[in-house]
Amino acid sequence: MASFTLHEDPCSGNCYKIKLTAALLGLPLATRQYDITKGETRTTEFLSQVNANGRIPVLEIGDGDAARFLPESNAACWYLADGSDLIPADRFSRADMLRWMFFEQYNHEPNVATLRFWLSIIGEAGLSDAQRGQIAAKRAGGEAALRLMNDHLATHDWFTDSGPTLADVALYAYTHVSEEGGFRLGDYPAVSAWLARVAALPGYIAMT
Ligand SMILES: N[C@@H](CCC(=O)N[C@@H](CS)C(=O)NCC(=O)O)C(=O)O
Repeated sequence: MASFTLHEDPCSGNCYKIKLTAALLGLPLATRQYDITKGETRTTEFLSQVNANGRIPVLEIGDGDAARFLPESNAACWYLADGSDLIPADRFSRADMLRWMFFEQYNHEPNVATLRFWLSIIGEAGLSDAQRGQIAAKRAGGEAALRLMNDHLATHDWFTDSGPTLADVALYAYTHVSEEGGFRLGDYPAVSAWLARVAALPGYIAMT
């Protein structure tokens, strides 16, 4: 089996998704750390050798001259989980899983994760006027995403009909730390119950 190295910043939920996927599957995963608040993913070396998009996570598959680099958290989760129970065998469920993963990237992460980053990691005093001006819209967008998840989870244990999948991993990563962005999980009881179900999965690791 190829070796896997995750280029990551441990504060990133996008990176945690990949670590959680590997842990649930029992796959060994080495890590190499960067500090995104210091621009360490924007160096000439990183841009030319790891990810021209200047962002982590990046999954490095193999090593030396044969190494290949896969950016984008959900693509990396897919690579690791391909052929496992974390990706449904049923065609509709597989597409439904992707539906929730696209929702995570478009409706959830840009609001829920960004507010956590701004308020808890950078800190409000360090925000630009433009960022401060976007807080209310991001709050409303994040609440809408959490409401939609809560409505779904009120009648389902998992996001697809096939048990726990990558959709649950992807949405768990930033939801379980959403209070760091000022969201109130107590307002979303079905989400809170689902978070506990994910945390009880065999192999689960916390996001330290
Ligand atoms: N859609 C990408 C988002 C990647 C992303 O935004 N990474 C952030 C950390 S979570 C980053 O590297 N920020 C540093 C920067 O933009 O300089 C994914 O899911 O992997």
